[in-house]
Amino acid sequence: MTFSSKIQPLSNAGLPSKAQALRDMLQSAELEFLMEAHDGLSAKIVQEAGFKGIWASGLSMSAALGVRDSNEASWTQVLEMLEFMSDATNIPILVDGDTGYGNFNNMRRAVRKLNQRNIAGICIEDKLFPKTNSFIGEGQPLADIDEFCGKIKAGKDSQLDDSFSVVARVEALISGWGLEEALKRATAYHEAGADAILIHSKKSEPTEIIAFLTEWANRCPVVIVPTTYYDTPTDEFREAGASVAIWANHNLRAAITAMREVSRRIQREESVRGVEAGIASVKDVFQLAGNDELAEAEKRYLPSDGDAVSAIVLAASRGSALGDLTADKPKCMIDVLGQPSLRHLTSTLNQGGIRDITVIRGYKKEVVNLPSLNFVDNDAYDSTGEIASLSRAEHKLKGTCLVAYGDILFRHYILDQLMQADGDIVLVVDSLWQQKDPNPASRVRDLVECSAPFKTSYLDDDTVTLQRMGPDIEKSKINGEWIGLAKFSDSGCDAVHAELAEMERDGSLNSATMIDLFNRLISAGQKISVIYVTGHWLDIDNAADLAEAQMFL
Ligand code: SPV
Ligand code: MG
Repeated sequence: MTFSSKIQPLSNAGLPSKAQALRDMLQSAELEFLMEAHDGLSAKIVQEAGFKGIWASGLSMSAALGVRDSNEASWTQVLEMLEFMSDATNIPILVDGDTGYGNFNNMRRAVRKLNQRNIAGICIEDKLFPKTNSFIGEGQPLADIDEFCGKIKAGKDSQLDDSFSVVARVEALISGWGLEEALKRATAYHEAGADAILIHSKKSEPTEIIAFLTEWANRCPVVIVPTTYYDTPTDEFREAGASVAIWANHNLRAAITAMREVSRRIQREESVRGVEAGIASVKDVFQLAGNDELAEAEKRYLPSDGDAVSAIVLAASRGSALGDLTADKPKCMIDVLGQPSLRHLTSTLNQGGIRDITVIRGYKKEVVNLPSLNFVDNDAYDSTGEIASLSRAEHKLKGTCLVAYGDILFRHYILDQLMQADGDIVLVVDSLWQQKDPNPASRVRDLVECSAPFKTSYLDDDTVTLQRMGPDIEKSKINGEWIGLAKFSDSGCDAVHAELAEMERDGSLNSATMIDLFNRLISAGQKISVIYVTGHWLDIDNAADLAEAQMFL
């Protein structure tokens, strides 16, 4: 079985069942090893180290929860921990099920729940509930043999997976009853259906364990826990015929030592500097948590950046008509109700889900320093026009991209309408242009002539297209005013790139305006769609506009 700690398998589909993998370990002719884990993280580390299976230690799980190994954690709390451990790994887990959490009936329910969480097996010990850890005190009372056999049978009858294992733990040696009692109990438990016997000892020498193994003569697999007889060479267990050795609590104890050392040092030094080199990096934590897999999944399931809409805001000009107000800042930074007008504009864009906003700065660029925006500069702002500015951000003209003048404010619904509109290039046009200023010649304005005037109701296939834009359109032909907001699809952006290249070639790029760009695109055969709005926007060109902007907000 192979495992990458980077990518978590979402299921064990295609792999042998965990229960079967544990059964194979128990029945293998080789000595196999289970390593202790007590939570999802330690389970991953056990797997990462190359162990074929995990011992979910009752002592360690209790200690990790800060409670005693005396059934203080409820069995469902243990189940919760096991679920994390099982989900985090694809090697089998043998659970230390203490005494089975009650009588045969509790055992039945526990086995079913463990099966549902893909736990490979349970080990129950022949003591009384609430249990006490085997290394505490002397002469702990043992369970009645028949009662314990009933519990084993109940567990086997309840397993949902045929390969699930019930391991019967004999505590006769721990309680001082000796080899004969241990063998009697092991025999009874084996006959009751246990898939293996765990024989436990608290001696520092393995003598009684080796004696048991010899007498038992491999009647069924035997599991040992060399915690106190740790000095014994592992080959001795191999030679004596043990099936599985459990390293029962060493991750927990290692963690206690490491955490203690680090906590004490940081406390003493009032700094984390000294410990940094000796502890796992945050990157390591992310790797163990499987963050790489999440990043892959995000690519698969979240809308890609390719679908995200970006915006370019043209904000290089001073706005001389605003006089002294723009002496020390460009007009996009003039305060409107406590915030620069540019902030109002970008907030509206943000509300529409647009986060990637590039502002083209020029005049007093250092003042244009709002957070969360990208900036591109047109340092030749006073001798060039809008297209020269736009060309500075040509690399951002891709995917779906909005282009907006930096001095406009508009209601949120206008952005929604624009986002929903079809077309490679779509302009927002205000049909009520005359309400703003009935005299088309009073100032330079982006007036438009369209294929059809504004109507209050449209059929689905009524697409209005731009015919021409400019300040000099004959009054009877004016259908509205472009509000300074346009949307380009990826191929709309390509058309703009081609036109900018053409302007570069013919020398008009530096002086060209957005009006020139749209008119040239139309001449080149590009369809430009129009959506009409009826007011609900403004641009800030002069002091009167500024006053209106306060009202507008
Ligand atoms: C455990 O790990 O919780 C065990 C083994 O049951 S021992 O602590 O040795 O009893
Ligand atoms: Mg235990």
